[in-house]
Parts: sequence; structure tokens; C-alpha cells
Amino acid sequence: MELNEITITKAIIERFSEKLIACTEVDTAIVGGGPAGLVAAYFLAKVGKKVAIFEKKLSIGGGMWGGGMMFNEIIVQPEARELLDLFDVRTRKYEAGYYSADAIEAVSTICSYATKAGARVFNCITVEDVMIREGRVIGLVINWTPVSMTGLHVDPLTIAAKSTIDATGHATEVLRVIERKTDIRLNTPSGALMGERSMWADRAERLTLENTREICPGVYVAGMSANAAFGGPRMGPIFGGMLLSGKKVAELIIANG
Ligand code: 48F
Repeated sequence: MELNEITITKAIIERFSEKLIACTEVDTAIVGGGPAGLVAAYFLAKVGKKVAIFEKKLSIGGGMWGGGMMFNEIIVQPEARELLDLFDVRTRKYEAGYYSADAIEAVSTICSYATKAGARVFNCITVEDVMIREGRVIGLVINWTPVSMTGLHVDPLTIAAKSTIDATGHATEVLRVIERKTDIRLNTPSGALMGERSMWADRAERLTLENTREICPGVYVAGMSANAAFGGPRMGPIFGGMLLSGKKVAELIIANG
């Protein structure tokens, strides 16, 4: 059989369109495909929720690919190691309380679990705005990342979501839009974004879990975004808090129906 380029083109356009149309209305839209977003996607998809991740970069993985300063190893605590076991990511004990894992194996394997559980990943798409009705975020406004990178004047499209997770890491991009463009008060002590504090791994790891919650009607925060929202410190290349936060946010959303 002779390969036909036009058949290949049609197949790609049709298949991608099917995927995107199927995700124009989702149970949960996850903004950011870093470790917190990927883990959340897995646990939500596993119980049958319709989940889509929108990731602005070409690659998923966020800050996990690079380990610490591009030394592509990550460190996790014993509680999070159990989660890596569940994903079949191999870990090695470094010393009591510290396990290491290969960053590439961790990202690729967790992503594989999430997508095989049914979560859809849309890469190269940036969430640039939200839709609000009666004080609740009911969806997202999306556009191709190269559109914003090149400054082209192209209008976006929209996705309806019963719940949204801001898993955008240090950037807290969804919350920034909410703060800038809406009257919604965030569920932080000041009612606004508090901003991330300087590195303190132990405190940050604990706070990441505490800060993982619904931050305004329809929107949850997970991962580094949760700490940045609530004024918690950063933690550097220890990733247990990110993984556990992804699991916790999925449990909260499932519990809230
Ligand atoms: O930054 P990121 O990995 O967030 P995380 O899951 O994990 C944080 C750690 O990587 C590390 C750390 C401690 O371990 O401090 O930083 O909380 O992943 C966030 C992802 O969100 C994407 C971004 O490209 C990255 O892959 N992102 C950010 N803004 C947008 C977005 C946006 N507006 N639309 C879509 N994706």
C-alpha cells in the first residue's frame, strides 16, 4: 500500500477534533501538566470523571523534568514514595526519610497512568481567562500558546468545566486572572493572592497539602500554586508535596461530587 499524505492529514485533523470536541464539556479541567496536575488527573480519571489537562508548553512534566538545577533526579519523602510505588516508578533509598527517583521515569510513567486511565492532555494550549456565572467559575478560555507567544490577534475558544484545578505552579495563572478580572474573593486570609515565600522545604511540603483546597467557587488549587496562593514558602526539588497534593485535590473534588 502506498502511503497518502492527505489521508494522514485528514486522520490527524479528524482524530484531534474528536478529542477536543469531547472535552469541550468536562467534569474537571486541570490547568498545568506538572506533577500535581498529572497525579490529580490520574485519580479523577480512574473513578470515571471526564478530565482534561491544558498544558501551555509542548511537553508535560512542568518542573519535574529538570529535577534540581537540571540534575534530573527527584527526592521524595516516605509518604510520597508509596504513591510512586503505585505508579510503578522505581525509587532508591538515599538515607532515612529520603528516596530518589529518576525524573524522566517519574514524569513519563505518571503521565502514562493518567492518560491510560482516560485523562486527555492538550499540550501547547494556554488558559488565558475564565468564564464566570453567578460568582462561580464555570469554564476556561483557551488559545494556542504560539498565538500569545507571537502576539497574534486571534480570539480564543472556551471549555465548560464543573470544576477547575489551578496546577500552574509558581505562576498561579488561573488565580491571577480571577483576581485581575473578577470580583470573586479568594478563600485566603487576605481574600487575595498572597504570593510565594522563600525556600523552606520542610514547612513548604507540609503547607502544600494544607493549602490544597477549593479557593473560590469552582476552582481548586494544587501543587506549588497552592502555596503561592496562600503565602507559603517554596520547597525546591523535593516533590512529595506535589504528588500528595494532586491526590488530595482529586479526593476533594470526588467528595464534593
Ligand atoms: O510548575 P509545575 O511543575 O507545577 P507543580 O505541579 O509542581 C511544582 C514543581 O515542579 C516545582 C516545585 C517543587 O517541587 O517547586 O516547581 O505545582 O507545572 C505547572 C505547569 O503549568 C503550566 C506550565 O507550563 C507547567 O507545565 N502552565 C502554567 N501556566 C499555564 C500552564 C496556563 N496559563 N495554561 C496552561 N498551562
